[in-house]
Amino acid sequence: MAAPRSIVILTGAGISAESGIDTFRSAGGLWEQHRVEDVATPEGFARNPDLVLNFYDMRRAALAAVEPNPAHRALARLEREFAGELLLITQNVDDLHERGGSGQVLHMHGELKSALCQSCETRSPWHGTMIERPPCPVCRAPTLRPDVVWFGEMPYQMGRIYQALETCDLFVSIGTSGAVYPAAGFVQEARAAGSRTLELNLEPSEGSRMFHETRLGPASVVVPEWVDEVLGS
Ligand code: BV8
Repeated sequence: MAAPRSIVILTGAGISAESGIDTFRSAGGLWEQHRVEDVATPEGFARNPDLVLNFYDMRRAALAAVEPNPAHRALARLEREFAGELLLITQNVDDLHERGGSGQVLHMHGELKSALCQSCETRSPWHGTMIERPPCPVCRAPTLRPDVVWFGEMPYQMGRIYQALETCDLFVSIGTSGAVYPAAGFVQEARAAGSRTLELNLEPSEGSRMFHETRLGPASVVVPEWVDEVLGS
């Protein structure tokens, strides 16, 4: 197989599982503890903002207790040493890719450590809580919300993502169940544009049959192995 020139990587909750962050659909996962409609939709936020702000305050605070794992660090090494084009897209709102050493990370579903003001629509780095309705750092209005993409909302940077999927020659999906769109449709977009497609996951995902190749195993093992292969060492 010719060495790839341009790689697009999509990661999901599975890459952070071994760092101790709950995935969504696993037993005891986030969506078992909370109803999606209540905590991850604009309607849920309007209905009960305290429940939603507290949900994200807790997840933001929990980041202090976790560390990146070998999968995050391997992708940071790929960014440093790969001579071709690389776009790392994540569905995750945690900061473990950056803390693992990745400089260029496209958070298509937003970030826990960012606040979005509903008055002036600016985004500000945010490390504390929002339940006490702190003022927006820019306009001072007490109208901050978590800077995450909820169900029914448009993911971020979709134009840039589709353009990269059009031109890449290798699409790699890591630690995602392929249950949430438009992310779950990226493999089809890439394949239709002639790209080779590879899945690295603990178990087959809902979209496994659409990949040219699937390698099963924990991300902390299969991702460093794959990066060694691409970099030839
Ligand atoms: C939109 C942020 C309009 C908040 C999230 C088409 C068909 C059907 C439905 C739709 C459709 N198009 C749109 C929809 C509606 C909806 C949707 O997809 N619904 C689903 C449920 C059917 N989509 C939307 O509303 C999206 N917006 O469509 O806007 C539009 C249309 C077209 C183009 C543009 C816009 C917005 C969706 C975003 C919602 N926000 N997160 C927060 O985090 O709280 S989604 C959230 O859930 C995550 O970000 C992620 O995307 C998803 C969870 O999935 P995964 O990350 O894959 O996690 P999961 O637990 O499911 O799986 C983990 C996997 O890891 C498993 O496979 C497991 O085996 C593996 N694993 C576990 N441990 C390991 C491992 N792998 C390796 N190693 C391990 N150790």
